[in-house]
Amino acid sequence: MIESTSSSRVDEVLTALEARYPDQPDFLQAVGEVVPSLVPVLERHPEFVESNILERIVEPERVLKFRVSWVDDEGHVNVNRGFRIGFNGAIGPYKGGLRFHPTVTEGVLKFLAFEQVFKNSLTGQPIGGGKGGSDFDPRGRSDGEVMRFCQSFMAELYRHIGPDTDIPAGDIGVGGREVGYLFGAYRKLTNTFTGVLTGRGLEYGGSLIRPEATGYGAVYFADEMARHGGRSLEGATCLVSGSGNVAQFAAEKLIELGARPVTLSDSSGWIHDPDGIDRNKLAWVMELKNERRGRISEYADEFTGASYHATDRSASSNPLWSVKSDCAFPCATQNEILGADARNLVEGGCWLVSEGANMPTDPTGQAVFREHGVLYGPGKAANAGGVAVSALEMSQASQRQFWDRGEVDRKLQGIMKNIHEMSAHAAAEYGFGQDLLHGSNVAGFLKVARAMLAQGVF
Ligand code: NDP
Ligand code: 2IT
Repeated sequence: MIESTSSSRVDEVLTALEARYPDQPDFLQAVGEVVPSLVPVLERHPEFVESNILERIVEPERVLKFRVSWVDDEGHVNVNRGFRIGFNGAIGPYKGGLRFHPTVTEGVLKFLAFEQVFKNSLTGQPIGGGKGGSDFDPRGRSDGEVMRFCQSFMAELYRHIGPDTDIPAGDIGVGGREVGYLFGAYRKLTNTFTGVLTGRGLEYGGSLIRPEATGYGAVYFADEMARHGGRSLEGATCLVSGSGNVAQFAAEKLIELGARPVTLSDSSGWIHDPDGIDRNKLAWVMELKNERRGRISEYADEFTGASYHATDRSASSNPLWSVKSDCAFPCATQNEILGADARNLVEGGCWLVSEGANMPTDPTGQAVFREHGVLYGPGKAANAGGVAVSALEMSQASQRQFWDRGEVDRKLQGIMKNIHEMSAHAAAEYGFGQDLLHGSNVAGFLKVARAMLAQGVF
């Protein structure tokens, strides 16, 4: 009886959201992935139901939208849309990245900010969930254009953020270069030098291991899943998608642990190197992507034995996921593994998936992994290493301290292990067996819900 009440409550919340935000499918997908996990939680905690925690947690606390005008190298005035969403600040100041990509909309950022709430809670650090960005496309833009865009973006954003209010960082299209320009603008506009952005350069308050943290963390999480499943990453053939920040450092850590990454991709296509991407080849990729800002297709021209395949965006599956493998690390973007891709992974022998990207597997793909017993680390758990080290960067900045590489890396490993343990424990405790998707949803939710309850109705 109580169970059916909780489950109908969850259905009501989802139906109302669908009616309110029909034009935000990614956001609805992200909420739809979380709320079914909460049915047994609401059963056990009627106090959450009484104070409408579920109805409140799916609405952002604030959504800021602004115009970003900037002048390109030809002297033309361009206009983009800028956003910053503070989704939930119950356990700490809003924390989350900025995405610069032409596909950015309010709905995409709401999905990312919603995920961030649960992810940040899982890290055990005192950080709430936020996200922001713009539909600006940095690809093909000069450093000067990117700088002018960042300065204009910050000319509005600086009013709304701060080291105790909201601390942005990088995401797709926002790396060290962009964080540098954004930080410089904030410093000039506010006449302060504070830890208002993370992912800063080491010369101006950044933390060692922050660039590596998301990719390394996704591999540490995979290692943890493998060990608990009685398996090992050593010698494993691994599919990695993307070739940006997360993909590069996931590949680096895989090589270090004796695994063999054999693929990388970008939005145009993917490469397959059956001999394995070794340290030297990866160093070449880092120079290609981070310095020359080239395309991954060049890999196949450089290394014999490797092949390049253009991506057909209209196809219902991506052949990258058909390559025979042991493990998969989707590190590019949302919904890159659909049902057919998941089936191809399983058929190709894949027994573990650890998500470096946010929401890369759609619900049909997740169901395939569940059905076939694939060890599955959902993004909000597996990629939490990046924001966790961002929180460590905030701690160091506020204490005017600088920890060495080993110390930050050890803390990162400890945090990833802890997230795995908490998620596994919550799954077992709330009747979800060993399912880490449900477990991470529950564990992330509980801390935020308790904090919201304690702070009264806002
Ligand atoms: P980067 O901008 O460094 O790299 C993104 C990579 O993904 C590029 O190779 C890019 O190719 C590819 N990509 C982007 N959009 C698409 C698309 N629509 N289809 C196919 N490929 C695409 O970003 P990050 O590596 O930082 O981010 C990758 C993922 O990891 C994202 O989902 C992000 O939200 C998530 N993440 C990032 C964290 C971080 O600390 N940076 C932390 C946690 C999660 P191209 O060059 O062609 O655009
Ligand atoms: O999705 C993410 O967790 C990030 N892009 C990193 C956020 C952060 O504040 O470091």
